[in-house]
Amino acid sequence: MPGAFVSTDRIRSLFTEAMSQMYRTEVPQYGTLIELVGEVNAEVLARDQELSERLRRAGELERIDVERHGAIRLGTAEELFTIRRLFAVMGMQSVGYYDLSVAGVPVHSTCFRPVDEAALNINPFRVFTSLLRLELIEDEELRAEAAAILAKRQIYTPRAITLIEQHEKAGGLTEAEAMEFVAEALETFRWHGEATVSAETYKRLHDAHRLIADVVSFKGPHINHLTPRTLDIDEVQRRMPERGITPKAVIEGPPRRNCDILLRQTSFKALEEPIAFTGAAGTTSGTHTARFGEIEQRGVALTAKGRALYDRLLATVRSEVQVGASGAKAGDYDTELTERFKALPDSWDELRREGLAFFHYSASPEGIAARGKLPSDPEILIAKGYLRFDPIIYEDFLPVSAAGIFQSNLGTDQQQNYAMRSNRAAFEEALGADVQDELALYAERQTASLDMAMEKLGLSGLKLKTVA
Ligand code: OOG
Ligand code: NI
Repeated sequence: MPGAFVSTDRIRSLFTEAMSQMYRTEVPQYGTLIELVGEVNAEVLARDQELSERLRRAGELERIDVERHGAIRLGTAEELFTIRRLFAVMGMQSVGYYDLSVAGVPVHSTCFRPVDEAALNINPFRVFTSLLRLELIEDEELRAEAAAILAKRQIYTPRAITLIEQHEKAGGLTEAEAMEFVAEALETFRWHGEATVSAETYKRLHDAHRLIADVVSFKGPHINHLTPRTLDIDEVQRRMPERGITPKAVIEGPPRRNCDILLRQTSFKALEEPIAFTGAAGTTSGTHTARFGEIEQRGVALTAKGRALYDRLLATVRSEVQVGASGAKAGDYDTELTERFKALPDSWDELRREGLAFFHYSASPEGIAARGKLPSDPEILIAKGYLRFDPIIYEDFLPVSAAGIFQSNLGTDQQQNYAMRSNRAAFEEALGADVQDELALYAERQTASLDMAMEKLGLSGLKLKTVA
């Protein structure tokens, strides 16, 4: 009886809450960061009426407090295949393919997240999910050893697997099953202070790449950060030291602007945590760094045209100013970034008219009242306030930023260039599905909103030049 099933949105919300609780006890600085972000967000909403009104119209106001993204790194194709099925229970699908090997990190990744607007507004929980590319390890013996270690582990509890199968078979889970599923699924993301390998094996894996040691040496893919969304990242970054947290030198992504675009992120360094390694003569103790803290600020999703401009501008800044591991030249970088990005229009209307960003269209109450007497030129409808447009928030990640986050936590010196490049086909084969195209998803939402708005205005079928 389908009526007895709980929604995937509810399961996702329960899971996010459980994950947040777990991470708060595991990493105390996470709790501090959540408090700081909550404080700054409340101040921003109190002082910026326009922003709070816009968020309210977009249905985003309620989600801000629960909005989080996490990240995990998986070791095998089977693990990725099953994580897709696990996330499906919570209404999350694979969107986007990110090749991090170009940045010297031997993984490729996707984002699991909800895709429709209603689900996003209830809880947009996302997980940046990476798959280790063992084929990028040069040393054949070490590669075989790592594969053998990974083949022995089972990162899902038997009960979690049974409940995933139950969801697939029956088409949903009951409330009791959902509660159980959340507790069982959480086990996969838990931190383990005991390694599955000896200190000596860990060291060899670590010497090949720190990330390889992180993925291969443990029982499961511990969640390595859980990021809240802030409405003013510069302010949170400024206040972090007051709470005893040291952020990385520069904020990744675009500069501060009037109209936020894409995603800005900053993180604090990974913790050095005690680890017990296995060994013939009992356990030996050592340390491992994996878990860190991060915050982010989200802005409008860019179209292919807008994104190409963003990528080009960012690339020029990065080639001109290289920020050192210790943060040298961070000031120059910020100045250059602000300067260069003047080439990207900073008003919602210009971004819209030039087809650089995606917007959600709606009929205003005045427009609906004037139905039947409205002009049929969409630009006039907009100018007169009959047709409204609000930014569609970017729900995904940025590979250059992600590489910066990975590197700041791996120690910035570890830059390797891998000869073998992008392999989306192999990723999708392991996943057991195609990754969805994020641009197509934003475009669909934009078109659907415009169609609906025009229908409400009694102008069905009327198009805008910049909306396909
Ligand atoms: C993932 C890093 C990427 C982001 O926000 O871009 C990421 C990882 O370190 O596993 O989370
Ligand atoms: Ni992140």
